[in-house]
Amino acid sequence: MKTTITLNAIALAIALGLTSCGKQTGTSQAERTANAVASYVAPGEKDEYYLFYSGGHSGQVFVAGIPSLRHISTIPVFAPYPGTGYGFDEESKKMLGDFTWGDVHHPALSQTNSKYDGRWLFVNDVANNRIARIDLRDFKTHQILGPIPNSMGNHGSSFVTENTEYILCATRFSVPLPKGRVADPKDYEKEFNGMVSGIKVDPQTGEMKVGWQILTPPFDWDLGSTGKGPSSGWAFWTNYNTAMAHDVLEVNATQKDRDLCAVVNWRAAEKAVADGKAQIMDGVPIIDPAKVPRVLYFIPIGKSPHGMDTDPTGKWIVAGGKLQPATTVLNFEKVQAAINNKTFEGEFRGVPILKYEAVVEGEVPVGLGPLHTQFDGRGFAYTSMFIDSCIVKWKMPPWSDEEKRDLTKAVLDKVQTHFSTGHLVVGGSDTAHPYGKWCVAMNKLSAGRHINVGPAEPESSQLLDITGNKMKMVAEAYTEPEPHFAQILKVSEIQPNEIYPKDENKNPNAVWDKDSTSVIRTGNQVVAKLTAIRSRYTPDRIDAQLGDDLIVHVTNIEQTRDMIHGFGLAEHNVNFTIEPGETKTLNIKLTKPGVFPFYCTNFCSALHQEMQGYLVVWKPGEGPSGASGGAGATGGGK
Ligand code: RUQ
Ligand code: CUA
Repeated sequence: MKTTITLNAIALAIALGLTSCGKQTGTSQAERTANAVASYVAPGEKDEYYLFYSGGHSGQVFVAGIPSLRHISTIPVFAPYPGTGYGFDEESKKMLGDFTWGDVHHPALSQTNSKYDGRWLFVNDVANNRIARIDLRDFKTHQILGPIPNSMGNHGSSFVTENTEYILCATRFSVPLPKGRVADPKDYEKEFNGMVSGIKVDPQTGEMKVGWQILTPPFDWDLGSTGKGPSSGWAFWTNYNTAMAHDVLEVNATQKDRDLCAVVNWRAAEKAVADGKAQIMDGVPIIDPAKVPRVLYFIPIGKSPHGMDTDPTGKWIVAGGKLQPATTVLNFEKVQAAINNKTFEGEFRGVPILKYEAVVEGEVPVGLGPLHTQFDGRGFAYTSMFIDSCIVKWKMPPWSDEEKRDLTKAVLDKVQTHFSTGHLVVGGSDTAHPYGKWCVAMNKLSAGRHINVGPAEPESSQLLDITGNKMKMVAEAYTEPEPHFAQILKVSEIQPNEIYPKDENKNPNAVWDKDSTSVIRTGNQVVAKLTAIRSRYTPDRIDAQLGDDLIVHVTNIEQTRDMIHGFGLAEHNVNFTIEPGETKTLNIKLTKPGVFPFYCTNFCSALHQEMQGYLVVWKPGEGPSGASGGAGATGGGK
């Protein structure tokens, strides 16, 4: 049955002339020159926008510039990164916990009044059910929350509300809850559940904590978005498994022509918890929507939907049906009316299903495999087409009567992408104030459009100028695995720190001058406090005993931008960098005797090579009295 419907869809698309995307731009010499100029950032000049794109299963976030598409830096989040020593020093090791990878999908910039406020970037980890917060003052990960209780497969996140009150998340996978309970997947419908989570964000510090959760049927929640304007206080998710299949999902989850999307009133959820209507599971207040009305509704959406994007006015919500050649446009005013008038077409486990015809504004025949939609704030939408490999530009409602009769008239332009575009991003599309200048298509395949690097090809990103009536592809770049979604932020909207100011360093183990440095052995523990400056460590000798617990705190006492020092310890699997004004800590057990050099790993000066010292690990009964005895191990600093 699935095959029939898909084929019908394809036949319809062909009949509508939708399968061939527009010709690639840049074919004439004049066009090539114009495109090159549009994306060229001359040596010494700077990009106008940041592109923060997710690194997928690399666990990282990449930062590029727009329009150059040049990769500028990598922000390690869920995976160790020797380049900065993330995951090697004690603080970041603690943040990573027991995990050394994550699956980053959807970055979300913090917002105030539905506008990017340039404070934080949140990213989700699908695999280990976590959310991380990157601070845009230093482009570093400062918090990792999770694994989130009662939640498995944190894919439908991270979606930020208009004032960053919450990051909203929905589960891709369902499991028996609370986690740790075991049930047979054959009893999936009865024993398994999904969850929508409200992660509360502290407005001052950005600190996240799990606020509440809404129990859902074991649907596989997919992409979502938050409301604004008329849909303020609401959030929306698609789902691709209303059938509640637990095996061979490719077949068993794609039988229905429509799946049930979620419409969540998160303010009502917050109030229900405050009113004591939740029950605690694994420490989190859980709302059962069958018992607490007006928190959750369902809307049928065709077919195997994926993206679910709210437009800048908050009135229109666009869903992409992977297996139908159209996007579905919901009208939030009609959604409200259907809720108030109880225009339901049934219910599922006590949750009302809004009548499809009552809430839909139209189905726009964009082509095959529509996934995600972005908006430019001028009344146009851009949808990524996975199967057709293109970006389609179309006109948002309100539509004329003529357009309503034939919505192919709302489809305005197509540009071929290379190939199989997943997400696309238009800066600010998820806010009330899109930039509407550039669109980046993030493609899953690049099919040899680059020099041959073996069997695994990189992903590609392509830059489209969307300012004119017709879109223009002006540049492309290749990227590490694997960009999913991205966010674009105007460079002029933030002012990241250039150093860590000395007076803001509250680390109790920081030392700023030679006289405060020390190496002290107490029992079986050696604590060393070092300074690093061009081009020496003080002290540059640490004595300890085999079996000791060694703690080294290194403070980079420079206050000059980019004067970074490293601390690599030979044959101990430790390296990190220390930025100007920063203190970092390593803690290792000394399990082998010998003399081990430590050295600066980050090129810092003409005498960088000379920036080195020795860790001497004496065997029992050997060494200077300090090392073998008790008080006052030797240190070369004083
Ligand atoms: S999903 S290609 Cu992980 Cu965002 Cu749509
Ligand atoms: Cu310090 Cu190189």
